[in-house]
Amino acid sequence: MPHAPTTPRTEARPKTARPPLYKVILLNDDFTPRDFVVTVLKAVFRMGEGEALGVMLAAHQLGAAVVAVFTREIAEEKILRAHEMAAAEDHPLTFTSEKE
Ligand code: TYC
Repeated sequence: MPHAPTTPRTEARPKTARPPLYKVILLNDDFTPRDFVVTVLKAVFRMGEGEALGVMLAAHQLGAAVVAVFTREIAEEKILRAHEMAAAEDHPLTFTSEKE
């Protein structure tokens, strides 16, 4: 009797646990000063001046821009910090996150 196909006991490519990742997205608005957006991107997302300027301008021109990708916990923490900075200066600056 033919024997059933077997599966190897060890995987050639063992699965590594990878947490789901979330994009943090910067939304444009008509009120937050450009300089303030750059300041927040540098402070919270550890961007350099040039990268922060580029992301701010992309959101300004296109309506939204991806800032970076994090685990859910880190994404939420960074969005909270950014929103706290904005609220302290009465700016409506908004970030959202989206599962990749
Ligand atoms: N649109 C704002 C202005 O003209 C600047 C801005 C850019 C605000 C990007 C938010 O995500 C943003 N002052």
